[in-house]
Amino acid sequence: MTVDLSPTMPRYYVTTPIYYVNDVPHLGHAYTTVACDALARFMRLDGRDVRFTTGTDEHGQKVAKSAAATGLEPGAFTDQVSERFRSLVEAVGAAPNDFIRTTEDRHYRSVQEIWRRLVQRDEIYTGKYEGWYSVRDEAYLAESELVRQPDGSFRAASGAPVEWVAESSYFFRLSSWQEPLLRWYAEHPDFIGPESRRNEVVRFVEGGLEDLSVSRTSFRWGIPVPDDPEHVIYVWVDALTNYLTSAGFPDEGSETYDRFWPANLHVVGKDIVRFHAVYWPAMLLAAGLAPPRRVFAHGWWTVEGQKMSKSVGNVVDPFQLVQEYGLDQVRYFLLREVPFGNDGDYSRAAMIHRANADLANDYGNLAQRVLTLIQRNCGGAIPEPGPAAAEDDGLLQAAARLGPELRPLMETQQMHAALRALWDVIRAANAYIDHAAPWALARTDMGRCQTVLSVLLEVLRRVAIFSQPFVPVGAAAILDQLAVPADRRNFSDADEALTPGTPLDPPTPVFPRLAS
Ligand code: ME8
Repeated sequence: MTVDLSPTMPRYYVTTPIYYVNDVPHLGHAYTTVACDALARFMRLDGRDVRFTTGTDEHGQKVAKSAAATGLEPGAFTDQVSERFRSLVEAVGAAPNDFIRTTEDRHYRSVQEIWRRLVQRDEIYTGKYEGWYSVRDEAYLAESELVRQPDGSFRAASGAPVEWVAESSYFFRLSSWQEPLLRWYAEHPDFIGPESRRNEVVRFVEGGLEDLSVSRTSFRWGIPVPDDPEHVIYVWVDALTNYLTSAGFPDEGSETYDRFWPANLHVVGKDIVRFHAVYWPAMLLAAGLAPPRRVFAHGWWTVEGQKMSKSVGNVVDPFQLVQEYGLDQVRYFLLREVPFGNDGDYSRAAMIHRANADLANDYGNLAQRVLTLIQRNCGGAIPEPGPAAAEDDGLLQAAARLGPELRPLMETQQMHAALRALWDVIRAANAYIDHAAPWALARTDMGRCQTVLSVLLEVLRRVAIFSQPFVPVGAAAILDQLAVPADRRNFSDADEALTPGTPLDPPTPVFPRLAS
């Protein structure tokens, strides 16, 4: 794909889906949030004007049902569960600019405004919906999409039960957007990633689109249709609009809206691609608003080879995970274990292996070895380097290429590849230290020993700067130990070498080994 790295486009608006509050957060939610946070942190450190948002999807039949099951009013119930999602953000070390709840006033205003615009443009008409609905997916389904069960009943392809619905409803003229959407995909080849999802979406739209029911009358938990409060707006129309609300819609003249809409990137799971890559751009185009630049759908996590489900009892609690293995360890595992876009499997063994092999052995040991040698051989201060040998230059240059290498990878959401590039340098530094053996040089050639250690400090500094988006806690600890000031850790500071003579504190290990 073409990558726009032009300095005239410095802003970057990235979103997670807003999560349903029917249940507490699990590993899947943590995954999307961590991925978006790594992207947002990367772009911030790279000098972009970043807006990163997440939040909770609180209306609709599914949430209303869950509330009823607890005996709480929907409002009290959603307050409670939404708070758990807010805590998740913190637990995984994410730093969004906004946490949006669909029950907020600003969002009512925004959703009702987009509705009015669709009405004004004759994109909405009244009718009656008669067909299948999956409450778990909050989706209308055509008969052809259902899967017959051994007992003769039907289910959605996701495995969710379906029910027959017959109620009066407003419809959005989605069918008339088939051709414009196909044109949009053709003219914006980067609109959907990865490629496999793009093909899937194009095939779906080529197959024809039916008008979409966009209101419900059989329950009340939602945003009322303007001037027709018997209807609540379909929860997906409500939820998708969060991305606009958070950017300041409907105040289109506002600074935030001008700066951030259209969004650069909606990151979603592959389960909700259709909503984001078909319904959402169609709605926006129909309302006279710009679609987002890109929708990227990541894959699905299973747990020890099995689908994560409450009935199996294998739902992974991200709070517990962070507590047990550490924040950096969980983030690193999620981002490194599978190429972003592919499915992955979580297992305790894989988690521990990643944390120990890559973080403790490769990265943590490198830092600890280098900093200990500085204490032992350089009087605890950054040494003055002598003339560089060829092998020094090779390593220094590999580290100096990190910025240009990582940028296009992060622009295309290839976090796993960015981490691989970082670890190539870490491993090269470990090979270099083994080969150069500065501990032996300390006895034979102090000048060369100082040069080798100074090269290693520089490489460590660059690696620490570029690893901040992924392992923020450990990276900050290493930068502290290198005495890099907190305000000199942006990518634009990466060329600023350490100052010889600066005293360094004795090191403390950064990525502990986990017991298996
Ligand atoms: O769909 N593996 O909310 P939701 C990977 N409210 N990611 C997973 C996952 C798994 N096993 N399980 C969940 C909704 N996710 C709507 C979204 S947006 C306008 C409205 C992640 O609570 C993944 O990102 O069901 C998925 O898309 C999202 O959680 C679904 O969260």
